[in-house]
Amino acid sequence: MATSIPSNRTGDVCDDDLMEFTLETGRAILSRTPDTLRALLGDLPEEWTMSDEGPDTWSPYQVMGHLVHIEEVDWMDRTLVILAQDELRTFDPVDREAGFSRFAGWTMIELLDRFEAVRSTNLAKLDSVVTVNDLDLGAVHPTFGDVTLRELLATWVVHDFNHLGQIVKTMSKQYRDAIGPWRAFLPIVDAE
Ligand code: NI
Repeated sequence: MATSIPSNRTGDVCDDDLMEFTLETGRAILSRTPDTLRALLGDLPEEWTMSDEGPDTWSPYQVMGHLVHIEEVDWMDRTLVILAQDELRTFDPVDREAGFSRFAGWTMIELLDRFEAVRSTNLAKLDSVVTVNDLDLGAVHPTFGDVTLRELLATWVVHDFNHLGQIVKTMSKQYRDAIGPWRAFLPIVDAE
């Protein structure tokens, strides 16, 4: 007789299994992303770091410029807007590509160093200004409308994952032809 499979083991992660955002679990990722990026990209040949996926896509080098820029202007600025709870607590829009020109000419190591420094400063600030009691405070996002600090900080974490995934995907695609017939087993090289 077949063993019945619990409904939460059938594929997609069931809602019951999903993590709630906490400062502790979020911080566990945020604090290690600089090392993860450095291990992945530091001293890597430029064939890996400067290649993109075609028009309107970003190379790992461009992703690093974006990550540093967003680290400087987005997460803690918006956290402070929420904490202030002023009448007009609407976020300013962020230019996602502003980092490309701002950091033009920087080496990969300089970008990794800058990201590590700004992330460290931001986490120290987070520790000093945010408590668990603040997480349900809200503000108005220019596109999404009402958002909470809990959602913003969880997004900070997944934004790291999103760009790590993007970097790995972009690099994987450089070997799309090199892997020959194994392409059928490696969906990352054909992922959007
Ligand atoms: Ni981004």
